[in-house]
Amino acid sequence: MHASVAVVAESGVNVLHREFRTKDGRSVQLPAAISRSVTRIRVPWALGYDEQLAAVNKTSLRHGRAGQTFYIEGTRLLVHLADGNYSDVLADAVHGTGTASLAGGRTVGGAPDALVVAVLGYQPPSWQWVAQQTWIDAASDSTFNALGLVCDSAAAVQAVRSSGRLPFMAAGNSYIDTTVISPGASPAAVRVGGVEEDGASAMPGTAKDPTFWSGRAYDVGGLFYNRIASSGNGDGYGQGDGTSGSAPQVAGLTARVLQLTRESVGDPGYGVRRGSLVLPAAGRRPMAGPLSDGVLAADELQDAVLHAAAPALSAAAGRYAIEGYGWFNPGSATNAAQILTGRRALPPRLEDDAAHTVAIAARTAAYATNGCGF
Ligand SMILES: [Ca+2]
Repeated sequence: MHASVAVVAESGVNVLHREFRTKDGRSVQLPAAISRSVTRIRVPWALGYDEQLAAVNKTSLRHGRAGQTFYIEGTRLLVHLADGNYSDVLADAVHGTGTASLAGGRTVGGAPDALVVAVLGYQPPSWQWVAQQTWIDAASDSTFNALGLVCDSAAAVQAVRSSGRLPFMAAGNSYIDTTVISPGASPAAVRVGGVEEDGASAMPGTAKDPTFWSGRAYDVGGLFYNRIASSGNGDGYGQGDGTSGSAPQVAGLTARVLQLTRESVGDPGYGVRRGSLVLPAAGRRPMAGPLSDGVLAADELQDAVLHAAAPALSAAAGRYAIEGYGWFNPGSATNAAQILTGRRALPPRLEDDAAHTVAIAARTAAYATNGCGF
């Protein structure tokens, strides 16, 4: 296991779904920082799904406490209760199962081999916890704060970024503008919008879906329509749409970028270590590229991800305002890993870079106007 990805799941999770199980059915070795404090949940995997669920329902999963972290044996899944608003890990599990599966599900996830962490809770406690867990490579959030620009939430997201990781935020769908509410407006975050399968931006008025769209300004796109693990149908699958799925997908793909990069330079670990998400083994440091100095900075990772995104087919002057750098897909992840190890040059995206700089400045100014101290 060489990568990890977290989603702020804001609902329960179908923890038994096959998407979260290890390939060999064995439990994984957890990060030392957390392994002793987790509550381990044993699952009678030999039984059928319904019998397993019935057995697990009797455990503490239904009566969790704030600050508690569960590990489901035989899976790659951790569930953390970030605040007192959630106590039942299994309840109302549609949104949480969908987002967690798109981040790290075995067949539908961006990082199919990663340790997956579902964080149940509101901001800012959810992001404050992620900021402390430096073994988490990348994290996404598909919630919003109805109170608007909240300084504490943005500060927690900033702390994740300052520690070297990228926080990914759903850009919101047609009915929510997360440019004006936390934490999606944070200048430290990478905002993820929705892209249709042909790579075109899911814009208002498209014939495919005139109702749901992601016309809000964003930095990069993930797929808008997705196959997801279902919550109430055993090991079944469902369909999800919205940027709630796009954000964990891009976070998962970013964890995959890190995994590919680590494999390339002989790094057996994951998370931030000695101030870097990737630590090349002795004699394996690339001669060129962002890792040639031996340290991967969050800005370097962001540059690789954004510049590796595929520009939408509708490319035109000024398109950044709608679709950002474009679609970050599995092929983009492979290219981004090659950029990090100096095997591929960073593609020039001068026009997008200029527009992105303006967008970040506007987000920074919005928080300053609101009295936040950064
Ligand atoms: Ca560097």
